[in-house]
Amino acid sequence: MALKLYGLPMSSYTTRVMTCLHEKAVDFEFVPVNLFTCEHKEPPFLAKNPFGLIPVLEDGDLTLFESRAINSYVAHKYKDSGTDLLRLSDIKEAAAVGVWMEVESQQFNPAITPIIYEFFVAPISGKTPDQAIIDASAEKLGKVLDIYEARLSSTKYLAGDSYTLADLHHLPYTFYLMKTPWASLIESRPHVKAWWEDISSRPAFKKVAEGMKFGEE
Ligand code: GS8
Repeated sequence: MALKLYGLPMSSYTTRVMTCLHEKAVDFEFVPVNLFTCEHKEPPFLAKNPFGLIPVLEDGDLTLFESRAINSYVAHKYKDSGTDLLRLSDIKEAAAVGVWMEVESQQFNPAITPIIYEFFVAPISGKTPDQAIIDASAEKLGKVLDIYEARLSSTKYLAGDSYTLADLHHLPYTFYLMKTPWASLIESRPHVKAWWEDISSRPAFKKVAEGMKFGEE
């Protein structure tokens, strides 16, 4: 039975999982969830994710939520097909994948999320973007990216010389950042810029990026 992914093609967290499934060449059924009618807050969806958030992945009788955890499951289950996203054959490299996945979740994501929210989501919700929040987040993100710049001057990808889940997890939010004036945070750092151009041009992500349009879902 094919995997079922519940989500939306413009949602960053959904596209993170779609990109991983494409890298692994895994077939899946996509089930759109209507956030505008709050389908995700109704009992049938809450039975899949009690937090009422997309995405959710179903694999037979297994139901998972949290995009990063879903991707770890997919990468382990299909470790022998498609791109090797975990580097399990080298314990040190695999550990570095774990480190940089945590960095994305604990450092990068908290800094970038408010910029994306204020720039894209606030106006759709009828709110005025809060420039003070954007400025503080841009400063925080710049400091995180200084560390990435240093790291990527000695390795091609975050965990070493191979593209892994650690890089993949950065794609959706960075894709949206590049459509804002704060793209300069990436463009002004040569190693980060080269890394971004490399990872965002992978076919698995390009396929997903076509559906990443705010306000058109
Ligand atoms: C976040 C899921 C989330 O916020 C993950 O899966 O990684 N840590 C979780 N999903 C958002 C859509 S993301 O673009 C969501 O479901 N929002 C609906 C809401 O807040 O009601």
